[in-house]
Amino acid sequence: MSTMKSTLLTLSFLSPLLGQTATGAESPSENKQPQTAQRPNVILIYADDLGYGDLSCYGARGVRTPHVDRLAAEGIRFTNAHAVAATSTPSRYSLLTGEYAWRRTGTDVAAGNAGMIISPYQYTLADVFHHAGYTTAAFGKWHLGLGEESGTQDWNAPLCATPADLGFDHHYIMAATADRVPCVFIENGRVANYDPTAPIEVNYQRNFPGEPTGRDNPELLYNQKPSHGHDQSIINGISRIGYMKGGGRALWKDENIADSITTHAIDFIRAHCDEPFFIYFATNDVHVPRFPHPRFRGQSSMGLRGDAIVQFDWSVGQIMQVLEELNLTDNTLIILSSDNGPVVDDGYIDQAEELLGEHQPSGPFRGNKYSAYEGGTAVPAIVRWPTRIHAGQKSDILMSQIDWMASLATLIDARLPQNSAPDSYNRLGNLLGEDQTNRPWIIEQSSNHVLSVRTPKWKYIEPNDGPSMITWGPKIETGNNPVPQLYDMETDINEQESLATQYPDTVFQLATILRKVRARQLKL
Ligand code: NG6
Ligand code: CA
Repeated sequence: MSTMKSTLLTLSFLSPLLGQTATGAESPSENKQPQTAQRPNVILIYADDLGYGDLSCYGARGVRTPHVDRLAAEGIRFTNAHAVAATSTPSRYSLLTGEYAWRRTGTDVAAGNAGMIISPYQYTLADVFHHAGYTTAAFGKWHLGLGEESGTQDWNAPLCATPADLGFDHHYIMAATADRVPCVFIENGRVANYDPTAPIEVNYQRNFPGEPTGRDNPELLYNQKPSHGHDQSIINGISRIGYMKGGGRALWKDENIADSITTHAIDFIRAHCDEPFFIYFATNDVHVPRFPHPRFRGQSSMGLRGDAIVQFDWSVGQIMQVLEELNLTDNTLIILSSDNGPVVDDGYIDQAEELLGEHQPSGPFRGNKYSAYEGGTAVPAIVRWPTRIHAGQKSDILMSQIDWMASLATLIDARLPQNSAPDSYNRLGNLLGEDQTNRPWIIEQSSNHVLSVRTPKWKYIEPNDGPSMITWGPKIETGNNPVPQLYDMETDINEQESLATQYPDTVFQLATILRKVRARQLKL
């Protein structure tokens, strides 16, 4: 049993004496309470593929992010925070369940018709808030599957498994990614703006007779062309992964995605400003295809990828503005982070690589999205909560998103059911800047399941026979090596010189941590 859970058990036993509510025991309706200093609203702003170096407060060149910079200036900017994995689905799975994705099969990058990956029986971050009386919502990128396991969803009817089964009272989401069909939003279990004259069919194996594809009809790609893959169904002049037919007026326009999800989130905040709310605000920016609204074009010197960062910053600014207008700024805890490290060419010809200039998407780190090197999981992380967090802090504490579920549960005094969030520990003090004790180690997952152990000083990458570069086109280092790698992160943050042969005892210790975590034999 984790420290957090045992502590909570003790506290909940005492809570009647302390006059506190043991949350989880009552039904949500009985438990509705106003937001207070103890129960802030929580907004998790989760960017997609946004790198450590992609924000101006983290040293970005060629793009300005004034809204995010202000958020950081008013709270804590973390310099050693990590997504759980170097791709989307496993990072999101881990964040929302508090369980390492590598413990479960079927948690790799999901197709657009994948069945729901988190089981309705699992306790999620949204459940934590829901059972504590919060109103909960998910907006934007989902990428954790929907509907039934076989992947043969009927998109013309209500879906049988949705975020509503995982503690979200409301959702307005993209099933997977913008580069995967179906290119429609799902609102509370059904296709938003559904067009009965254009029934939707989706298939990831075969095209539908007579439907154009990027491969056969490149002349129809009037908005963006692929560099790798992405040559199947064409929606909005951009070819995607997977085949899709129909959709009609429900089909999204890529240039409006940020507007759609931001507007839906703002409407939700307005509608629920009198009760505590939890929002998972998962942007499509800055994932491919990068196709920001025309008003953001040319706002950076880096072309579409930089402009998508500007658009992301705009979304953040919109959320901050509505909180201010409703007088909710002080008691809303905002956490901003990203699902994995950055990538430049991720399969579309958008000049992201050519226009980089001096900008370093992964900041000082080696590797990108997909990698076992730090660039795969080192991400920006900013926390603002004016009521409790002093402005203007920078924290070098070692942090993993795996702990956010237990930490946020502790924040709102919520009790987690036994065996839920098994890998998540309460590190609330780190998150709020009140405790500067480092987590002794964190675990990182690369796209081919190579695991690394990071401590405040060391980085150990377990040996793996896989290729040293990604095999499908873009020039990305995987971090794979048939021998163990050990880097001194204090003197060699760019992971250039492995010291594994010089420090065999350290390699052994870190490999032992990994072996024991894998076997569930090591607790914090
Ligand atoms: C890859 C896609 C990439 C992106 C990634 C998932 C190709 C060539 N590449 O397979 O474009 O979609 O999957 O990204 O198809 S993630 O951020 O959602 O994990
Ligand atoms: Ca991602």
